[in-house]
Amino acid sequence: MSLHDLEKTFQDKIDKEIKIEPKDWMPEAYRKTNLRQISQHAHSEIVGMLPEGNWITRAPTLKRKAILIAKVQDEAGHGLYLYSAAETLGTSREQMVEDLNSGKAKYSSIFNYPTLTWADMGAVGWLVDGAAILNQVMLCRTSYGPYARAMVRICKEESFHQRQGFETLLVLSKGTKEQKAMCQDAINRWWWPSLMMFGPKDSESTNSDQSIKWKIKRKTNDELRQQFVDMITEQIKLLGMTLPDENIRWNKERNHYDFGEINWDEFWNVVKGNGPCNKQRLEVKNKDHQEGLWVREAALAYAEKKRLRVTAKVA
Ligand code: FAQ
Repeated sequence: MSLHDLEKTFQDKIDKEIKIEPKDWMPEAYRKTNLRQISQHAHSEIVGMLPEGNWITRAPTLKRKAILIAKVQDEAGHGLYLYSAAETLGTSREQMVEDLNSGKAKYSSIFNYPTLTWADMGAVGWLVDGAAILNQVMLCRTSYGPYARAMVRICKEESFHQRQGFETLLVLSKGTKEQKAMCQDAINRWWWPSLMMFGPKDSESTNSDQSIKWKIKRKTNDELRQQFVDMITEQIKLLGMTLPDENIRWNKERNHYDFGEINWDEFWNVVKGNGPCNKQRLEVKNKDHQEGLWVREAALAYAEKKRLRVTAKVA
């Protein structure tokens, strides 16, 4: 088959909603775009464990501690499904981890902000997982089979994460004057960075057009961001708190909430490695990787011992 015919068969499959599988022919750029996005997504889940992991020892009750441990463990699991999905595109997990640790690979801007108080655990769950889930529900229908299937499982866990975050804030919002203030302060600090999670505005998004044609993305960055603003602006009423944006108001012509301008300089600065916690996150990742070497070596040695035992039995 000529390249032209292969490309046509590939696009026909996408148009008919048939998933692309690892052994199918695919354009090199499709492979690369998926690899980039899935590995960045995996890195985000793994680095995303740090801001919350930071609060496990300081959770206010045993119940909250158990919930937080379970959530952070879920994020590790999400990272592993995603690394596995990315590996089907021809790059090893070791290589991807090396790219993360060296600072070559990107991960979500949001995880470069600090978690300063317990209320941040609520705000991260409600806003960060809330933003992540809107994006990920769309990705359950992405065209690359292994990515779509990983997303279905991840979304089930993510919706629990969002609800536990909202409930944490709900308790604080009904508490003492100090607890209410802590709740509002966390919302104020996490609101704008959460909006940035959806990526640059559509006019600046270099990958969106092609990714939409290939159905890797089903909605644009701005469409998802708007959906998030509409959802959160309603939900916050139940908390009796406010969003730190005086331009939020209902627009009946558009049937959506209008909102203020994002600070795009801040966004690009964080993406380029200069956010409040970028350096700290990479330092911790590298230290953990180094300190975990003996665990990886022990696991490999054990697997090898088991393999030899099975081979000996067969012989
Ligand atoms: N941060 O052309 P676009 C989570 C980069 S998971 C850093 O619009 P695209 C769970 C982008 O890579 C959160 N970089 O890009 C959790 C590209 O650079 P490149 C992660 C960003 O890919 C919760 C350039 O800008 N979710 O939170 C960001 O079409 C709580 C141009 O942008 C995913 O990864 C950003 N925010 O659209 C865990 C979902 N935005 O590589 C723990 C999958 C953009 O060309 C605790 N990813 N860039 O040099 C996606 O859906 C897409 O990749 C977008 C960006 C929508 C993020």
